[in-house]
Amino acid sequence: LDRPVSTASAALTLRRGAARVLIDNWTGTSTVPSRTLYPHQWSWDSAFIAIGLRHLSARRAQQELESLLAGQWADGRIPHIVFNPALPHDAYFPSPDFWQSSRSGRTAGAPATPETSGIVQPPVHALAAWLTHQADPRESRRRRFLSRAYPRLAAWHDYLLARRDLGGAGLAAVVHPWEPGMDNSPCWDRALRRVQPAAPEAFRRADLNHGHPADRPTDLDYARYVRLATDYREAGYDDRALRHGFAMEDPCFNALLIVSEHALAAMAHELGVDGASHTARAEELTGHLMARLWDDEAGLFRARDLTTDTLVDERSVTGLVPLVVPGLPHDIVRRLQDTLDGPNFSAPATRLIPSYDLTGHAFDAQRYWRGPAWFNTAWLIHRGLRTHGLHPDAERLQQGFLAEAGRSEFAEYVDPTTGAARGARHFSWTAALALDLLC
Ligand code: 9YW
Repeated sequence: LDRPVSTASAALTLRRGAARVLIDNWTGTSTVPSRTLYPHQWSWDSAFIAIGLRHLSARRAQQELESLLAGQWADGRIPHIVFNPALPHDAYFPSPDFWQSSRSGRTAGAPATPETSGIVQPPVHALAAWLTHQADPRESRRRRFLSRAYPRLAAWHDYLLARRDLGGAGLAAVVHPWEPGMDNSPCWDRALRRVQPAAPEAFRRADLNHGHPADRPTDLDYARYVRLATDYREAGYDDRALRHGFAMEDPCFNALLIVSEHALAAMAHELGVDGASHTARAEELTGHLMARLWDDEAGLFRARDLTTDTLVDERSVTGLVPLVVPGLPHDIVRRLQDTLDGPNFSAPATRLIPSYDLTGHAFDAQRYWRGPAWFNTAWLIHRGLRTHGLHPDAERLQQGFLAEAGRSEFAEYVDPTTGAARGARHFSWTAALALDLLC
């Protein structure tokens, strides 16, 4: 797969390889992100997976999203993990024994089954549902896919804006570093220093059975993740009962909420109901995103730490993902394009986008969200470049994406400066999004 993917036979090989990953990782009702490292169902993974799966089987893509929605809580939250009851509890940490959703989450509306985590991930689901519908509208209508999914997705967004607007300024906040989906990003370092780590004997990691320690978060990171999740659980996962020890307005999270509100408007239109409130909400959120998180001097969006009410002084890919928002003003689009092409994020060897500033003090080319290039963020930025008519840039990114996805055997992430594969291989969203770019 070292040949340019522009040749028809290389594209066919890549397409077949990607389809094979998705078939192998399908459990019968949903897709695991990785057979080894992540053996349950993850929230934003399933959304990205559906976006690729729809090209193989629109019905399977619908089921992917439906099985995730089966884990939705009565308060509207979509949990970040839906556990497979057939697996032993030590298959992944934190396990259902840790989250105890069906017991500790009762007041907040956790279902009796399935067991789930109690935190969330970025809301890319409505976009995924809309794209899945569009792949085969007839099959979608026959299964009443949208009429079943739409009210649940609307309730999910309502949860985020009613219960998670912790800054009171109209954006949704994340309350754990697992929630923005970029666990150990340097963006969270300073805030995490305020968190008392859990005792080492309070937990046992399972990720190191499959992942290399140099590619993964550290034990100290985990001790703090465990502390925050334990506090949330002890408060019954009630956002009104707990003063969260970690609260951030994350650019990627809110940008995806905006894009997904636009998708809800499209769904409402298709279903013959009034979707004006979704469009209005998307526009309001776009205004808040710019007012609260845009840093004109740096030329990218920043996370806001709600404990100190300050912008986090780190450059991360999360600050570039808002390019995917359709209503962004032209001058912000141009600044983001410059930042993508500049010394902090341009990696000519792979043409991919590092998760963190290449020149930053905390850059680490192989450790998870502290430098490696990920394929989901590349796909989102690719979509953003196309949305704003920046087609040559989009084409370049697409070529880099496909070449590195193939070369790395659909790795979870790669070293942006060399393309060396890191993390899991045969990773589902890498395969799914490659498939989407090929179709
Ligand atoms: C973990 C499953 C998840 C992704 C996240 C990623 C990682 C879980 O894996 O978190 O064990 O740390 O950071 O974005 O959804 O692929």
